Amino acid sequence: MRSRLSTTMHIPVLSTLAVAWLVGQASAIDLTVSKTGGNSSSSLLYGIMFEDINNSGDGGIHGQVLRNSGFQGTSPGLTAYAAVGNVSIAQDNSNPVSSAITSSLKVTVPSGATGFVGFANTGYNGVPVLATTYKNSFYIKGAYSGTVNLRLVGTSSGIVYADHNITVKSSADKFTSHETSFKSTQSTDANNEWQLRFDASKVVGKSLNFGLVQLFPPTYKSRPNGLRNDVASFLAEIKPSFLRFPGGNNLEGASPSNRWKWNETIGAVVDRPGRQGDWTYANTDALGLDEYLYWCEDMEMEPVLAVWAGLSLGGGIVSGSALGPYIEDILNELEYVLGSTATIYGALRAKNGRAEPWPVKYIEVGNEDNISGGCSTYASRFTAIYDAIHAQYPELTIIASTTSSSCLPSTLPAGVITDIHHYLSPDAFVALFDEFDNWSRDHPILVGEYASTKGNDGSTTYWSYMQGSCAEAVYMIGLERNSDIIKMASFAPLLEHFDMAEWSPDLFGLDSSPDSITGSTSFYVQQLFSTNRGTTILAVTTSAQFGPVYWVASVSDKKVYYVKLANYGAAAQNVTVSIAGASQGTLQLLSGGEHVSNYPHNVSITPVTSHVSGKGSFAVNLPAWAVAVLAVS
Ligand SMILES: *[C@@H]1O[C@H](CO)[C@@H](O)[C@H](O)[C@H]1NC(C)=O
Ligand SMILES: *[C@@H]1O[C@H](CO)[C@@H](O)[C@H](O)[C@H]1NC(C)=O
Ligand SMILES: *[C@@H]1O[C@H](CO)[C@@H](O)[C@H](O)[C@H]1NC(C)=O
Ligand SMILES: *[C@@H]1O[C@H](CO)[C@@H](O)[C@H](O)[C@H]1NC(C)=O
Ligand SMILES: *[C@@H]1O[C@H](CO)[C@@H](O)[C@H](O)[C@H]1NC(C)=O
Ligand SMILES: *[C@@H]1O[C@H](CO)[C@@H](O)[C@H](O)[C@H]1NC(C)=O
Ligand SMILES: *[C@@H]1O[C@H](CO)[C@@H](O)[C@H](O)[C@H]1NC(C)=O
Ligand SMILES: *[C@@H]1O[C@H](CO)[C@@H](O)[C@H](O)[C@H]1NC(C)=O
Ligand SMILES: CC(=O)N[C@H]1CO[C@H](CO)[C@@H](O)[C@@H]1O
Repeated sequence: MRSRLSTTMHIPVLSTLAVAWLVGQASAIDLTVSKTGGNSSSSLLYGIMFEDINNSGDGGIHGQVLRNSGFQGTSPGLTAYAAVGNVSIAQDNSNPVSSAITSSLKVTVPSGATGFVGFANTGYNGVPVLATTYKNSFYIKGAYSGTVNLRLVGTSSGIVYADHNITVKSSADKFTSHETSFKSTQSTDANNEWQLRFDASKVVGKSLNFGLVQLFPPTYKSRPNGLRNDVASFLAEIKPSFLRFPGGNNLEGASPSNRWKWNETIGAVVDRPGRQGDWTYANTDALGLDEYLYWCEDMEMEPVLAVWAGLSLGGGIVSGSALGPYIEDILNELEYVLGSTATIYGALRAKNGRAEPWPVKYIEVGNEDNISGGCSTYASRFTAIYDAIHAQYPELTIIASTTSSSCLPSTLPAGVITDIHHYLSPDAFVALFDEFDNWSRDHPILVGEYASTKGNDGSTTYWSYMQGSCAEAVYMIGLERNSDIIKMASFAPLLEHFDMAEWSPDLFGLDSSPDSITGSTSFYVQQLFSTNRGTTILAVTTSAQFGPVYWVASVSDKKVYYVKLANYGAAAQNVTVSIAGASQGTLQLLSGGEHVSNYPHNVSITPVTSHVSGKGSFAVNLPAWAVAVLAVS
């Protein structure tokens, strides 16, 4: 995605008028679902797109909850750190933890100090303190032999939620790492910190250095350095089919040297330097290439791996022969992902804990190369990268990062998927309902990013609301009707840390308070569509016109019929759906006021499921601004 201000869109006026006119018409809509024929539907249709934006990775889905652990990025300072007791703390780059983690935290104890002193880390606007077991690790340098006390404490309240001692014997010459785990009780809010304290009397007039502090609540599928279990489990409810990663703009870098470098996101976290991401903050890259692929494996998603293709956001475009080394780097990356352990990079992958190659089949070449000055060189950059990959891995499916034909080679190789992105108002999405009806069938499509990001009046949307989510559903019905060419579609962005976001709306979010994980109204649209998928899209006969009600029908291999409906209008609508022979099933309904949103700790719009029965015919009463799925057999 591009920054909001640079986005210019044509919003057809026609659709607003058409919808307004149709809203006044309240006649029953009869839909008859054909039981024969139809086009097969893409099995990958609904997936997710992820990049580190809005602290969606660090501070979001990644399990590590302390911030600034490695003093990464351009200006880490003492962000998130505080002294505990009468000590002074400082970033110390003369005591690097490793060649990648180039600073540590120096804690100096004045003479005369007594008791337990140390430092705190306040996480990403607080540390999530849950009733669970945490894993905790840190590096220490400096002579110390005695108790290290680890706590989770309310920053203002002083309430101690976890209190755990370990015995440490550390050295003055080198960093040693220590790992432990402890149980915590739950805080009621986000205003918490993690503390590390030690016996001041043993360090008076001296200092100790600490590095790479890490704190993990339980991780998804118990992976080491994994995703937060609560966050990933919430997301898994969507049952996404693919993961497009690692960007997005965050792939691109402000300059070529600052791009996302796959080889600096692998191996032990202490060997990952991190980088200044493209969304104003430092990325630790603890969520790295292998972690993305474990995420895919654990959530049963097809990986869609984007590779850097010469475009960076600061205007540095690398093309022609200068692109050569970067193409080499892509091939190295693919060898790391796909190569046998007999290859150099395949062996490195095995050394990093994964002997078996990753099952990657889709590679996207760049991101949004029709903008940011990329268009004029993309055809040649794409071709060079395509040729290099295809020669070695002919079985891979390659994705071009744009559908704009003026930026693509005049003849795109067969099988290449093209990627289109839309950030639009509700009416503009509805106007694109038939976007793909007339589209050439020559190349499949990935709708790699889309979301309703502004109101029909042009106002910025912070929290998705029912009208926009309903418009997305209308667009998705259009995608599903065209899923002979629409192979994959993903809403974006996926996730935000609510109080640390630079882009909204996001599909779901959280802050550091318990039970803050919140699905937007659009989250539930994605869930409804993704968890109710047919394998064949069926024709529907009716005398009704599309708008304000939209529909698509499908059938699964198990002969469950799905009819997805959206009512993009302020009046209720009655729909009768006829499916010969079907007698019962469920109706899942999501609806709410036009401008109503879900908020943290205040979720009012979620799908409601009811049982339905009928003799080949089902009456569906659609409230205003509704999205529904009838699933019957
Ligand atoms: C903290 O230590 C400094 C330096 O030794 C001393 O001057 C000061 O009084 C101490 N403050 C407290 C609150 O103990
Ligand atoms: C940790 O050790 C300190 C110092 O010995 C002691 O005062 C404290 O009670 C211990 N805390 C726990 C939870 O064992
Ligand atoms: C990663 O690869 C790039 C070349 O693309 C190289 O410049 C860099 O030094 C490598 N980083 C590490 C840690 O090996
Ligand atoms: C780039 O492609 C997007 C769709 O992915 C489109 O909305 C936008 O208008 C295009 N921009 C240019 C300058 O071609
Ligand atoms: C697609 O074709 C139909 C029928 O010719 C036309 O009404 C419609 O406007 C076209 N849609 C787009 C997005 O071009
Ligand atoms: C199947 O695809 C063709 C070609 O795009 C289209 O004309 C037809 O309407 C589709 N049928 C269904 C049931 O979606
Ligand atoms: C929809 O049907 C219900 C009966 O099921 C009826 O009460 C209502 O008036 C109808 N609404 C519209 C908009 O036709
Ligand atoms: C919860 O959200 C609803 C609908 O968005 C709103 O009307 C209500 O005021 C909110 N309640 C609180 C306690 O914020
Ligand atoms: C607009 C906004 O809130 N941006 C914030 C995004 O997050 C970083 C830190 O992660 C903040 O520095 C930005 O201010």
